[in-house]
Amino acid sequence: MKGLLLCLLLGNISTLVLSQCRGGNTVRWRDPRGVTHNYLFSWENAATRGQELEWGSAQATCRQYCMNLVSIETPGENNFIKQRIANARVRYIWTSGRKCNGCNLFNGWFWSGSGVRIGSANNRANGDWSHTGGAGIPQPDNRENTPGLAGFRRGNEESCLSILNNFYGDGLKWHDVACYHVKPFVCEG
Ligand SMILES: [Ca+2]
Repeated sequence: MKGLLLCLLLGNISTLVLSQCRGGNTVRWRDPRGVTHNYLFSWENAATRGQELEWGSAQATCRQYCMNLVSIETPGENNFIKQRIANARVRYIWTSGRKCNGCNLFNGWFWSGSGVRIGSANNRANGDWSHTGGAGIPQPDNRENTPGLAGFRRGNEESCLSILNNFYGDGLKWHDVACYHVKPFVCEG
């Protein structure tokens, strides 16, 4: 009986791996290229509703569902995510966007979920960065780690990409934020 059980287990190893993913309330969306994406919005999923987590904990939670924090690669996907945030009146979310400083390969922003670079933040056409923030200057501004800027707190590099919902009267826009802040989150997988 034990041997049979072992055979069944080995024969179903792929099922076992899959079954290690937590099941959640996911949403499907098809982009204009015909690619289907699956998302988990933390406020729409019973187990994560009401949770606000630091960036690292949010990513770890997405991994439990075999997903990563969301990577936004088209204007259509950006609009879909922002509409969902607006509909639920969520104040802000974490995405998978990260800043790579002093990395071997490059300096700059990229989607850690997909490995795709975001492009120079100096070019406003790259992404959906806000024109303003806590210091009244365009994002990304690394405000918490820039002496002289309002809200400066030494050592808190703003290395994570959040979508804020009209926090500075700027609509739903991308902001660089220090990763220790706690927020709801969107997973993609
Ligand atoms: Ca900022």
